[in-house]
Amino acid sequence: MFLSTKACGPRALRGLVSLCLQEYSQGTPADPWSVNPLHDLQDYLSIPIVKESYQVFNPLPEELEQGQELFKQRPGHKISMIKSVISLEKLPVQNIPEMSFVGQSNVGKSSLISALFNHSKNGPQIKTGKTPGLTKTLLFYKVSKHFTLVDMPGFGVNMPTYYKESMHTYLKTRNVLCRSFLLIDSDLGLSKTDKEGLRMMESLAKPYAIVMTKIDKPRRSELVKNLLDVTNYINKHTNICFPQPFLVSSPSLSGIKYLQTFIAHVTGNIELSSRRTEQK
Ligand SMILES: Nc1nc2c(ncn2[C@@H]2O[C@H](COP(=O)(O)OP(=O)(O)O)[C@@H](O)[C@H]2O)c(=O)[nH]1
Ligand SMILES: [Mg+2]
Repeated sequence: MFLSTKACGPRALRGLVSLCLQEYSQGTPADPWSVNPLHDLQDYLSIPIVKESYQVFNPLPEELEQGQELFKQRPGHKISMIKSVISLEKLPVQNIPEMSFVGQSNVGKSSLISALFNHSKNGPQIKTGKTPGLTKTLLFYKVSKHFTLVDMPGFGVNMPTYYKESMHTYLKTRNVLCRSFLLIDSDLGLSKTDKEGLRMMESLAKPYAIVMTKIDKPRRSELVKNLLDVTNYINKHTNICFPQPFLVSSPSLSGIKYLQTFIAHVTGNIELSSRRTEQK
């Protein structure tokens, strides 16, 4: 139920027992995670979640503070929704890095962007909803002159061809797009649609990373299982995907500061004091 068959050594079993006891005795604590929730889950496994040959993104505390600062609106540092685009001819013309958020409807794209801007007083109002397919347009959120986050239409099996083609064209041809995030619901686990999304991202041959959303929802054992399904899939079927998934919860903000800092770093807004990221 809990772990891949590779992870059944004594240490993994000890981890498993402590995991069961924790779930039994404590339920789900309010905010149980450290800066990078992936670290906490590693304690339960004897195999590394991210292969040891990859250096993971590992910013210092002061770099995390710098990363978070960029997402706070203040005088001279405006954060706003600049454009809602249906037709690709209407894309904003600008020369700053863009980061796109891709994933099936309801996976938590808009909630994640809202969480990233959680410190922005009078910042952008971001629509989230229970009705799948709420976002039919590409929504551009600009962070001063530094970068833009793009909330993409919900990706899915029933997605009209027009939207699918537009999304594909945007992701393939947008010169300023420096990274995409493919979101996967950590409660539901890797779905057929997620795999389709991964195939699309691989075919685009542009850098992307996985974000597992809603980590506040599943039991930790289920989360570990769903995470391992994703990392096994990445290892077997992808070449371009950043090998380290990001884990987040939008309501509790777990993992958010860490993702803010990653975005700040890959958009060229903060230098890390030493080289501590590795691209696959
Ligand atoms: N518990 C929990 N719910 C979430 C999280 N992220 C999003 N949701 C909920 O999932 C639903 C869909 O979220 P939304 O951001 O609109 O998804 P989108 O269609 O991908 O933009 C909403 O009801 C959100 O409140 C999360 O991290 N934790
Ligand atoms: Mg949305």
